[in-house]
Amino acid sequence: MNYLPLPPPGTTPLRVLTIAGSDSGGGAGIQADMRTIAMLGGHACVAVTAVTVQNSLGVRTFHEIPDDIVAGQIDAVVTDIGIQAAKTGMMASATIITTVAQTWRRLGVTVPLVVDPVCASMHGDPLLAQDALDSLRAELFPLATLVTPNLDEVRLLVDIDVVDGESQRAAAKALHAMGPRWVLVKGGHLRSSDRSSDLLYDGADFHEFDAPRVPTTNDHGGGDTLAAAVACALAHGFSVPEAVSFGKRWVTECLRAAYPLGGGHGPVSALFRLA
Ligand code: PXL
Repeated sequence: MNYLPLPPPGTTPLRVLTIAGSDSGGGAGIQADMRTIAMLGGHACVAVTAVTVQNSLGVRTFHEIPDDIVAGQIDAVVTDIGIQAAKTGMMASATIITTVAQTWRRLGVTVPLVVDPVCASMHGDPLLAQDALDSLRAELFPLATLVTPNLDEVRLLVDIDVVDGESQRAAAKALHAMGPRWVLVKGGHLRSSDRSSDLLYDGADFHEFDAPRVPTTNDHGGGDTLAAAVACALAHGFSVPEAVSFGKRWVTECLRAAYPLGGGHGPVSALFRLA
């Protein structure tokens, strides 16, 4: 596949900010985002929202970063280094979401923002307080260029069970009404067992993105990796449909390169690009 152009050595790469949680197991969250951003030739800046205590078997607990430190990280990066795109992942709490939204508006940032509405780990461990869903919908979605929920997140956010194309379109419309410019309803293995079909919507047109489903249980960090790759493509000036098409192909390659780790689910891997 064609990757994004790499910066010549010694020149400043495009900067992509990830506002997300740390995964001590190194599979998902900030660690996954940074691998993808680096492998796509970007410079990853980071605003840590929470530190999770986890391994391949699950999330044992997490510690939230204080609001002023979350806001301070974003301010420090934006006012000096400058960014061409950003993404959010695990936000942990309503106050962190409010802080990030306020900081984004206060700084007048206008670059593309990909909001991956992370609610739980693949094991079902909560990564977002239940009372934070309202803040996610009301405060972060209106700032988003694109939101990228999976089917579990769709159920929590708009109470729609996506079981077919019609319900996937209904979910996209309900999510779009909450204010993001674009919505990507990730279908997982919805339509059939061997395809993964995602639906993109901008309030007018539907675009469908189809990829072979990669048969692996090592898919930790897959959603983070997709959103990070889309943010990198947007930083390069791709349109949203082009960026999603690119991100989908990138995460499919990362799924093919996923490896076992520990006794549970291993991570998708952007390291294939080193081969
Ligand atoms: O993949 C979602 C995710 C995002 N961020 C952090 C996580 C996880 C899943 O476990 O731990 C920090």
